Amino acid sequence: MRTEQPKMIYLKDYQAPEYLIDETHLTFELFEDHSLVHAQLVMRRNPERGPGLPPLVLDGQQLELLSVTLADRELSAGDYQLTENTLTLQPASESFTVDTSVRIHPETNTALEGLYKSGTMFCTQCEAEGFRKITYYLDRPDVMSKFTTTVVAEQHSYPVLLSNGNPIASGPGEDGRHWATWEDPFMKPAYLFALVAGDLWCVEDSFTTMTKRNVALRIYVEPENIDKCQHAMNSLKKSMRWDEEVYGREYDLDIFMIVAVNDFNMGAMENKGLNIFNSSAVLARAETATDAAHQRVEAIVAHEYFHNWSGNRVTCRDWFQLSLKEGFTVFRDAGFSSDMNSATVKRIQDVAYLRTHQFAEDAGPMAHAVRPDSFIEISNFYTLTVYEKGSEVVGMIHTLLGAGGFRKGSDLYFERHDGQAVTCDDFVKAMEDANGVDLTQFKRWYSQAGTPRLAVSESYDAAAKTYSLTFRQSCPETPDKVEKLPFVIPVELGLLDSKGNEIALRLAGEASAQGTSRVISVTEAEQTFTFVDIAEQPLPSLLRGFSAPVKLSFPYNRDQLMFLMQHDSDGFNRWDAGQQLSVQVLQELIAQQQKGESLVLDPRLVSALKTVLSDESLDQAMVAEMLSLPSEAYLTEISEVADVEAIHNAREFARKQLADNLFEALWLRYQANRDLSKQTPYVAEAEHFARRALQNIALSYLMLSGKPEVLAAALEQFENSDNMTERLTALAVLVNSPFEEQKALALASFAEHFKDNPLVMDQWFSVQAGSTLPGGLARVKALMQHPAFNIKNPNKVRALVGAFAGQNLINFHAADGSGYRFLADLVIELNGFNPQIASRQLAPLTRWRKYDTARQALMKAELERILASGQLSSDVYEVVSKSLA
Ligand code: B3K
Ligand code: ZN
Repeated sequence: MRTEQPKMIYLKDYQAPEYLIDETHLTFELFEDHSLVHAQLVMRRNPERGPGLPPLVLDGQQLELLSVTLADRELSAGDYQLTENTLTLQPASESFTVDTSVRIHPETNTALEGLYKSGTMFCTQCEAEGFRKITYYLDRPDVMSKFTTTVVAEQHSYPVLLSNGNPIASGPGEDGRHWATWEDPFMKPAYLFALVAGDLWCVEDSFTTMTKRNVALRIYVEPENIDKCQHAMNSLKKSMRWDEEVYGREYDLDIFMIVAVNDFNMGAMENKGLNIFNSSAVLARAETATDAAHQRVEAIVAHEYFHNWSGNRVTCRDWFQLSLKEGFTVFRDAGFSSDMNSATVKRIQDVAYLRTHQFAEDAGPMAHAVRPDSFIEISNFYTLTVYEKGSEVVGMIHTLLGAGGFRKGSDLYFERHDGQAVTCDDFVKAMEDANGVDLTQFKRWYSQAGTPRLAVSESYDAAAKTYSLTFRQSCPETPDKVEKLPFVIPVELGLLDSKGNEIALRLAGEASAQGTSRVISVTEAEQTFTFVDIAEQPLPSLLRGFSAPVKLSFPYNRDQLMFLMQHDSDGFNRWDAGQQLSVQVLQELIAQQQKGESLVLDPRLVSALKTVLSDESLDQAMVAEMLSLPSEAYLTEISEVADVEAIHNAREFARKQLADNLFEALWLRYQANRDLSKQTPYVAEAEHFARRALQNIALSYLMLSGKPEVLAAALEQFENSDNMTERLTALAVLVNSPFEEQKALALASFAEHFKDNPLVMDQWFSVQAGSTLPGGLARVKALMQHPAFNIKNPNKVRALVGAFAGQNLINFHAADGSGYRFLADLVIELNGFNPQIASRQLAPLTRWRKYDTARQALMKAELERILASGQLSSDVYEVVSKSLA
C-alpha cells in the first residue's frame, strides 16, 4: 500500500536511462515463510546520456535489503540512500557491478504482482512494474538485459523449477533441496522475466519451424488438469504456423512453455519462452468449457505467442507506447481467429464488444488516447482503448495499405527494430517507409482520445446521373481537453441498386470504375465524394467491415435497413443493418414505455428475423448473431440519459414478442440442431460452434414462451449434453425462468457434479449473477458465502461481482442504490489486498454521468465514500479521483 502521494507521469518527460544493465544474474532461494533474491547486475553508463556519473537510482518496492555491493565493495548504510521506492548508489566508474540481496514474502503477496504463490506453486507477474517487487532494478522497458536465473527450492514440493530461456544446468542441493539454472540468450526488459516452481505435470509436443528447427512445447498444469491441455496445445501449434505463414515470423528459442495458474489478475502473460496463464485461458475440454471458452483459449494462446515478436523481440520504449505491442498483437490475434473460424462472425463479435465497452470508456472520465500522454498508475491503462481501439488503428493502416503493403511494413518494422525498445512512431514510420506513404495526419489516431462521429448525407442528381455522399466528422471533447483535428477515416463502401445488385464505382474525375466495394479516405471536417454513371438512386452500404472505429450515422429508414439485411454483399454490414433496425425499434419501445403507452413492436423486425431464420444457406453462426438483439449495455451506451428500467423492459418485451411470433421457426431449428448434437461427438470447430450457437439462442427465446415442451427440452439438454456449451445454456435458461423447482434442482445438481472444478464453478456463479430476475443483489450476497467463493481469487470476483455489476444492469442499478453500495464496499475491501482487481471492478461506477440525476447522486456518493475510505492504492485513487473530477 502506498504512503507517498500518487503523482502524474508524463510522456513529454521521457528521458533515456542514465545507466544500462548488460547482464542480470539472479538466484532465488524459495522458502515457505520468505524468499531470498540475490541479483548481480553488470552495468554501465548509458553512452546516449553523455559523460558524467550521476547517481544510480534503482527501483524497488516492499523489499528488505540485506546487503548491497558496488564494484566488489560491500556498502554500509551511509553509502546508499533507501526510500520506499528506490535505492540510490553513487558509481565511481563507467562500468561496474551491483550485487544486492533482498528478502521478500511471496507467501503473503495477495496483490498477485511480483513473486507470489498461487495455491502451492510459486509464480511471477512482472508487467508492468512488478519486477521492482522482486529485486532492486532499473524497472523500465527500455533497459534490456541478458538474464540467467537460478532457482533453489525444496525438491519434494517443487519438483519443477522454470524460468525464461533454455535450461542449462540443474542438480541436488542440501536438506532435500534442488536447483536449476536457466539462461535466456535474448535481451529483454525486466517485465518479461518469469519464474515458476511447483508440483506440475506437463503435456509435451514439438513444432518444426520453417527453417526446420525443432522446438519443444510444454504446457504445465496441476496434475488434476492434465486432461484439459490438448486444445491449448493445438492452438499453440496453429499459432506458430500461422505467424510463419502470414507474418514470416519464426520462433527463436529451443523450448516454449505455458504454465497455468489459478490466481491471476488478467488472462495471460507473454514472458519470454515461459508464458504464464490464468488457468481459464488454457484449460478447455468439451465437458467443462463452453465453445466461447474454447475460442478464448485459442485466441489468448495465439495472442501471447504472437507477442514473442510484437512485444518481446521488439518491445516498448516506455509504457505510454503500450499499444505498440498490445494494439498490434490484438490485431494479429484477430487475424488468426478469423482465419481459424468464421471471419465475419469474429468481426461482428469484436465490433459489438468495441462499440459497447470501448466507446463507453472513450466517453467516460478515464478516456485516453491510444498512446496516452499521462497516467498515475500504468496498471490502469491496460484498457479497451489501448488494446481494442489500438487494434482498430493498426487495422486501418492495413486497410489503407492493403495486405501486401502492410506485410512490407511489418517486415521492415521487425527487421529494423529487432532487439530494440521503440515507439508507436517507429511502427508507423516503418509502414510509411516500406510503402512510400505519408501517415502524418493518420497518427492523430494515436494522440486524440474520443470516438469520432461521422454523419453522412446523400444527394442524387438523376439528370446528371451523379450520386454524392457528404461526410462530416467531429469528435466530442474528452477530459484531456485536447483540441480535436480531423482524423483520416477509411470508409469502405458500396452502392446497391434497387434489385440489390452492387453498382460499379467510379468517382468523378476517374477514367474508369474501380470495383464495387472500395475504400475512400475522409480526411477533412467536411468532404463530399461524387460517383458518376449512377443510373438510379442507389442505397449506400457504408463502413463495410467496420473499416474505422467511428459512430457513423446515415438516415436509413427501416425498409432500407431490411433491404440491406438481405442484399448487402458485405456480411458484416448485413448484420449491422439488422442491429440498426433493432436499435430503431427498441428505441421506439423505450419511448413508448417512458410515455406510459402500451408497447407495440414494429412487425418489420419480426418479418426481417423470420427471413433470416428461414434462410438455410446462411452460416448458422451468422443467424445466431442476427437474432441477438443489441445488449442493454449497448443501448445504455447510445442513450443520452440511460433509462435503466425502460431499456430492460423494452428489450424483454421485444424478446418475448419475437419468441411468440417466431416460435415455429425457432423450434424447428432448435430441434434439428439438438438432434445433430446428440448424434455428433463434440468438436471444437467453427461449423459446430455455429450449430450450437443457433441452437442455444433459439432455446433462450423459446423458453420465454413458458410452454411445457420447451421446459422439457431445456431439462433434456441440461441432463444429457456431453458438453458444457449446451449444458450451461440449458442451466442459464432455467435460472432465468419462473420454474423455481426445476431451477433449484438444476443448480444443485450442477454444483454437486462440478464442485471440484473451480473454472466450472465460476460459470455457475456467473449464470446466477447475470440473472435479471428481481432479487439479484441478495442472490449475489448469498453466493459470496458459498464455500466455492473466494474473494482473494480474481476469477471468482470477476465471475460473481463482475458479472453482476457489468451485465445485470437492471439489478445493479436498483433505484435504491443498493447495488452501488455493495460494489463500493467490495472495492474498498479489494483495495486492501489486490489494487489491480479493485480498480477494475470499479469501472461500472465511473459511468455515473450516463444516468438520471437520482442515480448520478447515488453513484457519486459511493465514489466519494471510496475516496474518503483511507489508504487508497494508486490504482483505485486514479480511477476514483478522475471519475469525480
Ligand atoms: N501483457 C499482458 C498484460 C499485462 C497486464 C499488467 N497489468 C497480457 C497481454 O496483453 O498479453
Ligand atoms: Zn498482449
